[in-house]
Amino acid sequence: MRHSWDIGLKASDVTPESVWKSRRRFLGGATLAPLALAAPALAQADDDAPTGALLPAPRDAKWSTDETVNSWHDITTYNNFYEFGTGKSDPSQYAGKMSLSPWSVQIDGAVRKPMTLDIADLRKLAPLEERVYRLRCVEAWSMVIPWTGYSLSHLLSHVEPTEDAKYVVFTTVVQPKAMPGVQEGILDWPYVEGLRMDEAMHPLTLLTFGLYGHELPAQDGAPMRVVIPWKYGFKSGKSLVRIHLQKEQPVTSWMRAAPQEYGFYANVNPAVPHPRWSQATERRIGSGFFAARIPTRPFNGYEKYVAALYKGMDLRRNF
Ligand SMILES: Nc1nc2c(c(=O)[nH]1)N[C@H]1C(S)=C(S)[C@@H](COP(=O)(O)O)O[C@H]1N2
Ligand SMILES: [Mo]
Repeated sequence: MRHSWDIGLKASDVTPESVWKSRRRFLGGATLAPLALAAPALAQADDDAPTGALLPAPRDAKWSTDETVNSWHDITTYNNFYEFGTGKSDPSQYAGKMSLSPWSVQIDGAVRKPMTLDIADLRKLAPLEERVYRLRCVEAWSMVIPWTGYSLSHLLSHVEPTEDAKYVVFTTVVQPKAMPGVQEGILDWPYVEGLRMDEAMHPLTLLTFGLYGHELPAQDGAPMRVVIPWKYGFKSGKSLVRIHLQKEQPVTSWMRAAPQEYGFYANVNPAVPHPRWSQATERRIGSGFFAARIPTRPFNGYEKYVAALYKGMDLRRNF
């Protein structure tokens, strides 16, 4: 299906609310467009308005792609959040039941200043920026998403890592009553992900609080998640309650579930197929049923910024 946002709108158009409103005006005045297109575009516009509290932030051009962004509708109804079930629409259907307040995050382990911070204080720890990132799922689909947050490095520096801090472990909230997927098993809960310290400190690694200039909807990982754009989407853990620094490489949820299929690094790599499917191309969500698949790029197109982190490593073995 073609969405209103696909009509030549580029990420450079994306700033919160003001542009959203002018877009609606543009769509409202779309009588010049072919009638067949104008009608669905208008229908789309109405259920495609961002919702939730505003969280405006200036866009960071350096780290943003200018590819066409996906619609709010795509980004908030086609999700992976297995705590709520394995279907793409399960998170948007069920995540609203998750309790989001109060919310605090424990930051501890190999740090000089362990602390537990309230979500409001976390949001204020560094200036928020909008970053338009590609997200490439290991299932070979992708989206372009305008996130709001700041580099995780700000928070990590704040707690003063010790020499033992070699890895960062992210832990997701578990609320069994609100989470049908947790009741069913599926994975070992809580959902655990991790990064090597230099990956976690890379400026591209985004501590994320918002989407489209609004607070994150529950299904996208409210109230705070991490986004690592050069890695497969499963590395980007949602709804975090703990960030733990440690000496040993952690065993993540997906490594535990299927170690031959999911490695610790999970860098996007078109040259290394998943054991059950190719990673050479991807389907861009929202680009239409007949749209051609697009080639997947090494490190999801962020190669020049991150390839140096893996110098000398065999990326076939360290998949
Ligand atoms: N806690 C948790 N985080 C998660 C997941 C999950 O199932 N549980 N799925 C991951 C996967 S596979 C992807 S592709 C991205 C999807 O993020 P999005 O739904 O906001 O696009 O979230 C990641 N973070
Ligand atoms: Mo994914």
